[in-house]
Amino acid sequence: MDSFSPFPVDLHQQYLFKAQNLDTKSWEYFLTAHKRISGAYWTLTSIDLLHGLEKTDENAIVSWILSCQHESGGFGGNVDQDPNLLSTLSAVQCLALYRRLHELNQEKIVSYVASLQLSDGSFMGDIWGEVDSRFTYAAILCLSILQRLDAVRVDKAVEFILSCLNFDGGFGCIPGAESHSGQVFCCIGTLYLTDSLHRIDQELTGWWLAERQLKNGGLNGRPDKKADVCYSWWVLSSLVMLNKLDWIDSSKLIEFILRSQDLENGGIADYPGDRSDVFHTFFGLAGLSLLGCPQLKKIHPAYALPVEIISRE
Ligand code: GRG
Ligand code: ZN
Repeated sequence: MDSFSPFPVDLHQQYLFKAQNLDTKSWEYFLTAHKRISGAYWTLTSIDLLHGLEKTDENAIVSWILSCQHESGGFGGNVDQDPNLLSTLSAVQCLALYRRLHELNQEKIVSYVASLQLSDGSFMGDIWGEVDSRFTYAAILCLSILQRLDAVRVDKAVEFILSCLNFDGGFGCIPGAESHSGQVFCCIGTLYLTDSLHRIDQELTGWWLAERQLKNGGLNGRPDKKADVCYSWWVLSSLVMLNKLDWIDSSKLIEFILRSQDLENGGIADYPGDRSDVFHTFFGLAGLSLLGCPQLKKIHPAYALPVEIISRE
């Protein structure tokens, strides 16, 4: 039996609530201002996995998010920030968490997302034109949540993702780019959401993912790199989507994540002994959730939201 206890649910909640109220005069607050909506998504999802969402200031958060939407339909990372696809996805995910999707101007979001698809099926991250498999995942997930995949060329999006597949079974950010677990997650996620996983050699990709586990139990992002708790999300969720969770040693990974917790101040770091941050707290909690931690809500590997939100119908 894998052991998760004692698991300090209250301590991690306290850490996240403190992080959410970041000192507005701090340097850190200033540096992350353009990504505030994504920060809200990582923090609120973590709090929800810990069964604490009802303690958040729901109305204030929702009206702030709604105020970040632009005329184009896209959301900026904060009020007065330019719109982009990743912030738009985070805004939609936050509203989904609160079960308030109906308050969004959905038609405008859908047309914003569709406007970023290029003729080869890829997506730009914003009007400035950068293309990356991350943006395909963000577009496809956003439209899946809104149940509007009909608004884009899904067949072409899938062809673009397949063109990012490498000989080793991994995926890169664009065709020919090195395989990296973050990108594998985005590509497997897109194929999962579009019922296209049968288009790849799932055994080969499964092997590439399983080889990410190191002796210390943690997972790395690509060969010859250090283990990091964030790959307990990027790699593990991909394995779950491929139905190959048993291809790694779960008990050793659980131990690695638990050793990366700060048992005094809460939160989870990128590796044991380092300082906690909100992102690695999310990745650690999400990984533990996929591994069956009973104190946490179950997270969906492709939607990156609690499963109870996805199966709402
Ligand atoms: C809703 C879950 C969700 C995601 C939204 C932002 C996004 C879409 C996807 C990002 C996918 C990605 C590329 C993740 C990897 C991020 C990461 C840890 C990059 C680090 O790269 P290096 O080279 O680290 O600094 P390594 O570990 O390879 O040395
Ligand atoms: Zn990391």
